[in-house]
Amino acid sequence: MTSITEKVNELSVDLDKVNSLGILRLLRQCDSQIFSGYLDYQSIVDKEIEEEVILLVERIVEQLNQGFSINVVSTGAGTSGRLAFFISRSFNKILKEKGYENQVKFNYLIAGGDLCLTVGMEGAEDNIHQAVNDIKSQLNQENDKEIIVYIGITCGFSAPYVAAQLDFLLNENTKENAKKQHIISLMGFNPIELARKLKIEKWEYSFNDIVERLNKLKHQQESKSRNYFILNPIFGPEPLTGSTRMKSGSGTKILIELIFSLVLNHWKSNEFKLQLNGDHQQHSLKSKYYLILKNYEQTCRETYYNIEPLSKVIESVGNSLKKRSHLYYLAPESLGIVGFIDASETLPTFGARPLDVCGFLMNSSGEEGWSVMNNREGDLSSVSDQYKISQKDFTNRVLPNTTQDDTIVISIGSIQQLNQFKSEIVPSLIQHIKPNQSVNLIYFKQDNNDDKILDKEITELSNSNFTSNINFIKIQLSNSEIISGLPCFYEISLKWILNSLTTGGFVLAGKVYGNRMIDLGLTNNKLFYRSCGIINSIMKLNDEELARKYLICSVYSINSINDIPQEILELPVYRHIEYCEESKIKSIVPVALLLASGKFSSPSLIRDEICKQPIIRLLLDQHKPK
Ligand code: S6P
Repeated sequence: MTSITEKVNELSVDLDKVNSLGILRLLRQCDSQIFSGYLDYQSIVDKEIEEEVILLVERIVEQLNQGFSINVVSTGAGTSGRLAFFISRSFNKILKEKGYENQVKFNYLIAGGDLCLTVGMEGAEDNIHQAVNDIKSQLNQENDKEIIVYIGITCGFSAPYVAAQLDFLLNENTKENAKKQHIISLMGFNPIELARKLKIEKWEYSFNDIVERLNKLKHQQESKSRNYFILNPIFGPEPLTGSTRMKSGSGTKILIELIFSLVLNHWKSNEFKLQLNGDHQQHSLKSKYYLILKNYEQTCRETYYNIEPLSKVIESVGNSLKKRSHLYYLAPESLGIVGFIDASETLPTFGARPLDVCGFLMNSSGEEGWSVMNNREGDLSSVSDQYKISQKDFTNRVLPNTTQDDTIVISIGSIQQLNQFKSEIVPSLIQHIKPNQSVNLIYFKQDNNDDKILDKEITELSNSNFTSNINFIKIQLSNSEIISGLPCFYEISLKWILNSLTTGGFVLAGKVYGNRMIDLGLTNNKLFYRSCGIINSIMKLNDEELARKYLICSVYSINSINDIPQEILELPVYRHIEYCEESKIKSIVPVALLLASGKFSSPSLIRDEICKQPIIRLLLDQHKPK
């Protein structure tokens, strides 16, 4: 049975048939399932999940109160690892400000290391060896009073990277001479029974085996002193099938911020006050749980109140991508990080070229580029242009070379950031942007006095001659911060917006068929099988094995499924992936799809055709079975 995160969402099957406004309306409906739930599965607002979260919160606080210090290790592959980084960075900041960094620290692990923070490289997800080394690096054997609170994030309940770490930690906890007990939790958005059952290559277990083991341990312990947790609200299938960066990514952010805001608030309520809209007299953890969710849900609704102006930006992104031009993001602090998390995901999802969508960070408090990131491996800008993420790179390298077909999206969330935009960015924009170029300033605001000044300043700026090219988009939200210093609501709102720009833009550029990706990278085991599923369903083959053969023909440039040598047919999946990586072959799924149409005699002919018509959707429309 297909897992929920890999299923087609009925609501968005016409994603490629509607205009930019329609795309936003479909995304709005799909995102609302984060809160309203999907079919009769347990949602984030149901008792099962609420109780599991509250037990976890209470367990962590109890350990803190008993004098343990905790190392919260959030970990995952791809978007899940990036969000682990993002959230750890935010919480460390506020803990440091309040002087609690010795009692609670946050660490992140991402498959493939920091190189994957800004660039999508999906292969690392299957690396068991790396996974174990990474988690070992987090154990503090010297200190019996430091425990790990492990948050293994795998939206699809499938990443070998997380499975291997869970296995390692479960072994640590169940060792006969274990000196301490780590708190181990798994986060993902499928029912347990839909965890991936395929045996993980080069390993002895499937993901499902590990979940079952965790689940068994969970049920063996008294709930109050339990060390094992499974956090799996169902958010429903993704609007773009399998694209877990979207709803599942948003859900990950919401759930982790919810858990640790409650932890900090429950532990030191005077230091970490909740800044929520709603009834502040409510004191139970349960009422706070629902109040936080209510604030996120409201943010989701308020974000989508702006679909009219945002639809224009999607159109312009679609045009930029069709013309093989670019989409550039620039923003300060965490809003900037939201930008390049979104940008990085366009490679594996849409087969984008590395610099099609790029994110940049505005300077902040005298820091620039990678110093703002606070990542473990430091400045990576010398690796390649993809890693040049500073404001200076944007103003000195990107802007002078920008063309009128490039779309620029700048986001800010305070009056200080507006002033910085005016003094440091506007002069370069005036010098370099072209007439009719799409330059957009998204600004977040609340309805308070400070923000009234922001509104006034923006109106003045938008009336000036210099900025007549800039399109100002106001996103008015009821709330910005969950705890002072954590602008979670602005961040998630921007995530929803940017996800819609890239998904919508690539849909308009012909990279999506129905609501399925058709030019994804073949870089890991999950994506290999997803590709087979896509070929099977779009070409109506009704035969998964046949779809696999077309995929193999595309990978090795073999003309017919009958010509595939037996030794290639029998290769394990990881060997096909290695081959794709070494040969740097492109358009693998599009070629397989068109080969399956029976209308082309060879992959090389199809590649010629794709050079003439790079909009795969149009090619497919001509050649797909009726
Ligand atoms: C998904 C994104 C991928 C996933 C990664 C981990 O849109 O492109 O990078 O995040 O494959 O998936 P999961 O299910 O383990 O969180």
